[in-house]
Amino acid sequence: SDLLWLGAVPVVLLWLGAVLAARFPLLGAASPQPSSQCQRKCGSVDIPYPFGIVHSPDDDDGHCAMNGFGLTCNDTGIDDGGRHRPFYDDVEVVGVSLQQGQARMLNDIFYYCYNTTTREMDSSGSSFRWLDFAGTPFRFSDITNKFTVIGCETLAYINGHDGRNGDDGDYGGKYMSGCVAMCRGDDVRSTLSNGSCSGIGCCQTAIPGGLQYYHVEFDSAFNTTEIHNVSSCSYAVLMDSSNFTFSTTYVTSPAFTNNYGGQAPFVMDWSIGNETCDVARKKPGSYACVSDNSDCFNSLNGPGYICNCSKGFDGNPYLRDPEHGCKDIDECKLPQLYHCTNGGVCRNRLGGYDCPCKFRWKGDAKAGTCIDHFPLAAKVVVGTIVGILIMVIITFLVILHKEKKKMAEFFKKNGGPTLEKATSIKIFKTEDLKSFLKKNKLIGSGSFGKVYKGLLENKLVAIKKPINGSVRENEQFANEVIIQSQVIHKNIVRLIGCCPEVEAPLLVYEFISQGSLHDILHSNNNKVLSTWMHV
Ligand SMILES: *[C@@H]1O[C@H](CO)[C@@H](O)[C@H](O)[C@H]1NC(C)=O
Ligand SMILES: *[C@@H]1O[C@H](CO)[C@@H](O)[C@H](O)[C@H]1NC(C)=O
Ligand SMILES: *[C@@H]1O[C@H](CO)[C@@H](O)[C@H](O)[C@H]1NC(C)=O
Ligand SMILES: *[C@@H]1O[C@H](CO)[C@@H](O)[C@H](O)[C@H]1NC(C)=O
Ligand SMILES: *[C@@H]1O[C@H](CO)[C@@H](O)[C@H](O)[C@H]1NC(C)=O
Ligand SMILES: *[C@@H]1O[C@H](CO)[C@@H](O)[C@H](O)[C@H]1NC(C)=O
Ligand SMILES: *[C@@H]1O[C@H](CO)[C@@H](O)[C@H](O)[C@H]1NC(C)=O
Ligand SMILES: CC(=O)N[C@H]1CO[C@H](CO)[C@@H](O)[C@@H]1O
Repeated sequence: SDLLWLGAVPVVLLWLGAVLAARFPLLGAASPQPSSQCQRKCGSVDIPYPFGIVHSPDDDDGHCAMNGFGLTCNDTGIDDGGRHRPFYDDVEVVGVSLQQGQARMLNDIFYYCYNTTTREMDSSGSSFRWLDFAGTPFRFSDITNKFTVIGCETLAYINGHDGRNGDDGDYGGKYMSGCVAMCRGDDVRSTLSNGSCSGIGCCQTAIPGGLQYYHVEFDSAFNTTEIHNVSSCSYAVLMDSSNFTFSTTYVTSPAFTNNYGGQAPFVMDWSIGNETCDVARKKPGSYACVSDNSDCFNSLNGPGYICNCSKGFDGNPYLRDPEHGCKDIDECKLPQLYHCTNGGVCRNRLGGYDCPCKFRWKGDAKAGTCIDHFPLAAKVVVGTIVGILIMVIITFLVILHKEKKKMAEFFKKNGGPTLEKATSIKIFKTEDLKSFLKKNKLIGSGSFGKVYKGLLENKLVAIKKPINGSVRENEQFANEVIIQSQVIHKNIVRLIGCCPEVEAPLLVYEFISQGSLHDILHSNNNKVLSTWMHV
């Protein structure tokens, strides 16, 4: 038995291994996942992983935020109503989009203003005229952002680099561009128009992709000294152009900075790592798209990749299933987004939904073209036919019922109950005899009624159908019939049975093949008649 125990040890170990592997499938090999204790909201802003709240920007210990995605959640003070707002270093974050791989942040608006007191040009302090994301996973979105300059005698430069030459102090970078905004004519205001940013009082220029750093410079040769009575300030900022509409008041008043609270929104594209999806996928220890129903996309703005839930799924692709991660969307519960007209039948399935047209309807229910294939006229016709059929069936049933009732009445009237007790006579049902009461089975007729030929239980029989009313009623009839059936004589046609269910009861006799009485009486050479002589 000791040997038996020893044999069990590896089995138990194998089983333990299997259980552990099932519980922790990627134990030790997976990219770390955030703790469920992590704060996921700061003020009104959601902070989904890979972003997370950390105590200081350098505290990216991976528990709540992925490396490089730590935000601080700062109390912005009594003046702000004690609200909390998330910051990336000292840049305020107003929103994070996992699906687009973007973050929305706020950026100081740089100004260049004539000071009537000092009679000189003032500008934003030199240290506030740049924004530096070198060494982070963030890049200025070249699709959404535009370098925007406002002024009536203004030339502003933008300088930038992609972060790779940030350390050598060469802030001039590889990229440099500028924008000129002018107002010509005697009255500067006459040339301006709302909504138009095309050089007159306003100028916008696109930026190249991959930028992680930029700084702004105003050319001092273009200044508002001469026109300060009308327009004293110039502004320059890299901002989300979809959020910007030029107003003429921006050049003549502080309306621009007031409108945006001194900070314009801009969009950062972010990405994971500095490798493509194909390379990253081969390193399960660091690959970030851990949800089963997620896809990887190479960043369109610089190196790295982002993860997205597969089509028909929603959630966080950077978190592991099944508690978190990408979940199937129940499209049928969101009819506003996933159309299925009331001509269709919505059915959710993993990664999508089906919406076939209702039974016998044709078309595309998702496109709303489901129509009743069965026209109204056809419906009316079918309805009418069905209605008539039902009426016919009901009528038939009523008649059948009446017939049955009548049969029962006749049965009683014709002494059926008495006949039933007699053993010498058979009671037939109308159905048993009905098939014989036809013209081609008629073998004789007279004042008493008609006689038909029939076959019952393999015996030839003669069925007598008296004329209605010619038969005596009830008990007397029954007794006569019983007596008649008991008489057994070779010269008396034997009565086998009767059918009392009809008004004039049918009588069933043995079949005699010698012809009718008339035939017998009027033929000379007759056996039947000669036998009579001996009676
Ligand atoms: C936010 O708070 C942290 C400490 O709590 C501080 O180091 C940091 O400078 C603050 N950031 C901003 C933008 O106020
Ligand atoms: C991610 O998926 C959403 C919804 O399917 C889609 O709107 C979005 O464009 C996708 N993002 C990328 C980068 O493909
Ligand atoms: C002009 O400059 C003076 C002195 O530097 C300063 O006190 C004042 O606030 C400035 N005015 C404006 C409108 O910036
Ligand atoms: C532009 O719109 C502002 C209000 O938004 C208005 O005060 C101003 O007069 C408008 N300018 C022109 C030229 O219509
Ligand atoms: C403003 O521009 C004029 C001419 O362009 C120049 O002479 C003057 O020095 C400039 N003023 C400042 C403060 O730079
Ligand atoms: C600006 O306005 C003041 C008075 O309002 C006037 O004395 C001055 O000449 C004006 N300057 C210019 C450059 O128009
Ligand atoms: C990519 O990132 C890793 C670590 O994050 C770094 O060691 C490596 O030098 C980077 N490669 C490039 C080409 O930037
Ligand atoms: C000034 C302005 O237009 N701000 C808008 C920028 O866009 C966000 C969201 O898209 C709006 O909430 C702001 O009102």
